[in-house]
Amino acid sequence: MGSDVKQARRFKQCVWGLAALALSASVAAQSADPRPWQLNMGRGVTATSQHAYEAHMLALWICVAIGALVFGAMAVAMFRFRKSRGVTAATFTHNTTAEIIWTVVPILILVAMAVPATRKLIQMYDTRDSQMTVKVTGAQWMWHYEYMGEDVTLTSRLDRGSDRLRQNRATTRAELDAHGHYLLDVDNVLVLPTDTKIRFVITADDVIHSWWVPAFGWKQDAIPGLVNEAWTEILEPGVYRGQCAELCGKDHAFMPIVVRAVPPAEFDAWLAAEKARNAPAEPLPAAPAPVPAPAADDATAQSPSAPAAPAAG
Ligand SMILES: [Cu+2]
Repeated sequence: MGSDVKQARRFKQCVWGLAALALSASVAAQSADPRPWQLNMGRGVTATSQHAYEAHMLALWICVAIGALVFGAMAVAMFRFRKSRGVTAATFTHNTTAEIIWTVVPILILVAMAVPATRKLIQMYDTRDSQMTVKVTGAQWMWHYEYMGEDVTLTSRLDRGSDRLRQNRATTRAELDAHGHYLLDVDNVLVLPTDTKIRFVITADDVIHSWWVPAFGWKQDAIPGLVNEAWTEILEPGVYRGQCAELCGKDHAFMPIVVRAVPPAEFDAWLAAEKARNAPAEPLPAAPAPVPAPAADDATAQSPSAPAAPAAG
């Protein structure tokens, strides 16, 4: 009997553990937002961001090793060769071997760091062989998106909830916390497919903006009269948030970016639905010349014709 209870308890713990694991995994898959008190940079969700993370970690560990070596050597020197132990200072001023070593070793370290970093940087700017193009236009203070060649455009602004809270002087901290993504939500999110090389062409309508989603690992200036390029390939579905990263006027802080990355099949369905929604209304068939209808056909003659659809746009 006792062992039955123990077994049941263990099973319950197991189920709870698995549920917690599944929850944390799904949360991790849904967003790459920074966590409070996060110290290191995030890995992001694209190859570019992961390359940046690897380059950063390589540099970090090299710095840690150099720091440990230099401060360790200083500590040993100060402790073992201190005056109170009767040690007298050496009188030499030059040591050619030491000077060659401390010049050559840092050069080797820098080259070892620069080679992979340069390779990754070149890859980051290579927009060839992209599978689709999105035009991003910054404007005070919103983003316009155009899926090139698809006739689908959208305008993305700060969500109404955030806007109401920010304009109201009586807003409380609790109300801001209850929002969840205060100042980081938009009305129309940019939907993108995962596992697809997406090229961005980025420009602006009025002043300089900068399109930045940290989880993608890059940002690109949006400059009026210039077209900048970037690309991304999102590896995990989820919602990724960003902001304009160029001081662009009084509402610079209120033009966030939200990208919803979905599997390609889901994206195709979304795009088809958007296309249908944006498509200009079918022209109505020309009305037949009014012919006096015989009395028996009155019912059909009176059937309502399709209402004129509103003009697109
Ligand atoms: Cu801006």
